[in-house]
Amino acid sequence: MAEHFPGIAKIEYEGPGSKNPLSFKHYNADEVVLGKTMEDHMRFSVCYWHTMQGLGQDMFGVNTMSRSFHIASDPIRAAEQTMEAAFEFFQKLGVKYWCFHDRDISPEAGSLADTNRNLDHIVDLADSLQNDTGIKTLWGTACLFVNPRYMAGAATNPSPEIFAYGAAQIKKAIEVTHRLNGEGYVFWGGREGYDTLLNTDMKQEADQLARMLHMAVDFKKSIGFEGQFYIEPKPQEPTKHQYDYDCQSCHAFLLEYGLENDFQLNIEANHATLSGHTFHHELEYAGARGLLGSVDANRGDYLIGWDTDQFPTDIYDTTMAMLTILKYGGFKAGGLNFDAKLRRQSTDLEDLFHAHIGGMDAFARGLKTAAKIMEDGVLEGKLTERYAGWSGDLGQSIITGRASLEDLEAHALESGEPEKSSGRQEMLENILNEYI
Ligand code: XUL
Ligand code: CO
Repeated sequence: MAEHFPGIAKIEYEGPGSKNPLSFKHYNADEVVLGKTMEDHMRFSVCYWHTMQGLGQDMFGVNTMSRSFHIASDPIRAAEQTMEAAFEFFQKLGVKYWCFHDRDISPEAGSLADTNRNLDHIVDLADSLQNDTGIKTLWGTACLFVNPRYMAGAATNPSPEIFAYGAAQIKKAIEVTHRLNGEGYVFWGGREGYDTLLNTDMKQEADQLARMLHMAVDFKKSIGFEGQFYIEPKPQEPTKHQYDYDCQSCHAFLLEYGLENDFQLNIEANHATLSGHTFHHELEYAGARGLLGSVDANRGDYLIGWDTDQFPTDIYDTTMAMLTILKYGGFKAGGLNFDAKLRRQSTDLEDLFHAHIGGMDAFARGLKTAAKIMEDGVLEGKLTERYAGWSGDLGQSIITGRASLEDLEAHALESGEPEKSSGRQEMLENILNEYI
């Protein structure tokens, strides 16, 4: 097999003192933190769409990058070479997982049957590369947003013909994810939303989306696929408004349609900020409801209002994220998938390594810092203290439903003005800074 990343050897852990940019300074796969190796905590994954297929195009300009594994004139040959290059990259980087859309790995042909044949062919190759290397599929998904047929959505399309085509594509994508022993399957509703309410029946579209997801659950069960299903919230882009706006709206949707036991959430950092929340907020919301499934690890730019999909480098963010992930017991089927792309001027193959090394080191520092904070219990103690009243008589009578409004009125009349206590925000921020 030809080497696609020549001159780059396996990336090793060299520790914080190392000046070698092609080494890990903090991510040490086998190092045990809180009773588990770093590798098992993080379950890092590389995404195929940005890392193997992204070439730096933006809405004002064409590709700035070119890759030798794309150039074969036969599209199937190019897809094979890209798959081989992908596994070389995963191995050299030392990640155990990858994620893909059906159409990233294999090109669309003239008919659905031919497209499926192409996909099966490439999935055979991926399957054998997985067997050779021990690298696994974190999750698969269907691309239901690039082809013009999906301009008005797939599940939420006004046409049942397009709904049916989308259903066929989802069925096939679940099948191939199952064949690759994928640990999960993601639904990201890129165009499941609207651009104007003048042409949109929101309730009809929500019913359709729920129907599609119910059919997917039925199908998953019928073929014995045990991977975790996830919805990936995002508020807008490409549509003006997406139905899977944020974790809380996804949760309401799942409850409304009786899907709450079959789905968790795949939380993307940049999608969180686009919805007006922090990444930490979205993780905390999901974690508290048992919905924290997997993470698309990236970041946005606070000065830019779109999905810049940058590699995560902010240690505050990764620390807060890991605090919440650890608090809710860590990943089961999910992991940290780098849904992140190189900047348009980072044109070299080597830049792919720098980008992923930076993301892995940033999360490794986040993990170690969060673990230390948890071991010392410095934040936890403060939280228990703040809510201590709820373990007392009054708190318990309220929370267990024993007290009525009349009871509480009687209590307030008798007790007079209640004491207030400081939230100690600045002190807590100072404590956090001591650990970072
Ligand atoms: C788009 C996005 C997708 C999903 C998978 O913003 O995040 O790539 O992760 O469809
Ligand atoms: Co994503």
